[in-house]
Amino acid sequence: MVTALLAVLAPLSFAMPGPPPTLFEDFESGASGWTIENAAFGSGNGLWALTTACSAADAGHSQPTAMVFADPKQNCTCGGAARAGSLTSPEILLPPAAAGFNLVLRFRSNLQTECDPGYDHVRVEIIGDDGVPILVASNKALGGVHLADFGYGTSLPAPAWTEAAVNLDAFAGQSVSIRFSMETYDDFSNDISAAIDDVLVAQEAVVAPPQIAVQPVATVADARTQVQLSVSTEVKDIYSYRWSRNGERVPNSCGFISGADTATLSLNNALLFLCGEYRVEIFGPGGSVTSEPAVLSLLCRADINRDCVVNSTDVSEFINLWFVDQTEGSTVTDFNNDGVSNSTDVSDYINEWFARSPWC
Ligand SMILES: [Ca+2]
Ligand SMILES: [Ca+2]
Ligand SMILES: [Ca+2]
Ligand SMILES: [Ca+2]
Repeated sequence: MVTALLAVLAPLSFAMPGPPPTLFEDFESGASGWTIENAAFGSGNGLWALTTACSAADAGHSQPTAMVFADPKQNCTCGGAARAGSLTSPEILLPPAAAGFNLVLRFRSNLQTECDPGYDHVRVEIIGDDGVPILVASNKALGGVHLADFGYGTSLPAPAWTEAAVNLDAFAGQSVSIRFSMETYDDFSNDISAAIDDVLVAQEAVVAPPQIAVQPVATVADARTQVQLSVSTEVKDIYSYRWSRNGERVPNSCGFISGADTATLSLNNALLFLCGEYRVEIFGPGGSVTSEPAVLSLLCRADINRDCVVNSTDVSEFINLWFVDQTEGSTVTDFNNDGVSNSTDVSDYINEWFARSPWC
């Protein structure tokens, strides 16, 4: 078994110069001490199960077995029902904080959930001494380390097992369990699955938080085009990325927004409401770092006052400017670029306004 354990650990490249792990589970010998609650959240029809089918059959984790939330008998989907369930580790006593070490949770996941950010949530929570679950990782925009999710939608890479690393220093010295949960909320678009494997909690020699080499840059672009914001780091471990706009986390959204959990955020049809101040937070086992802000300005001819919405204020602004043009012979409101400002520009502007209101 020791040989098997080492064989499993080696390809996963979990560096462990510190003491032996507090928890390691590859699910190859069952799930001793783990609790599956497929009645969690009251649905009574969760799907967590040990299996060698579905995404467990894909490379990139300790094979052949993984915990998968999907029904192998329904083509590895969640079928047409609202479903919820959780998977909880045995209680483990975390070592106290020790100089020179970080306490790190690592696991592998393969998430292929609905692209709508409001549904199909995967949460990873730590339940500590006080019994209150603390969210430490999630898909979508719920909080904690942002888990890669290969749900359907355009511009997404092919589904894959990926590793996540979560700093657990805040829980040092506590008796904790780790809860993975999946919730679909509804019976719609449930052609989805979630899988977990290779759960490891260990003290690891301290590594520095991620360091940003190139900050995201202020960008001016036309509305309704593709806009990308990027950050670059000197990658020294598993990092996860979390983009925010004006302080609100940006979720991936059905190909309209993608890469919100990567170094490059893509706004694939940048409507006006997406302008604002962007930052990216990068998480690693040694901590996190937040980028400098980058302001995204989106240009739209109907948005006269450049406040990122096309509304009646723009009409009155245009009319005010138009009257000034008529009085002074200026051409600020020469909307059709024919060299004069006249009534044609007003009708052209109004037509454009109706076509573009409110988000261009
Ligand atoms: Ca496994
Ligand atoms: Ca769904
Ligand atoms: Ca406006
Ligand atoms: Ca004109």
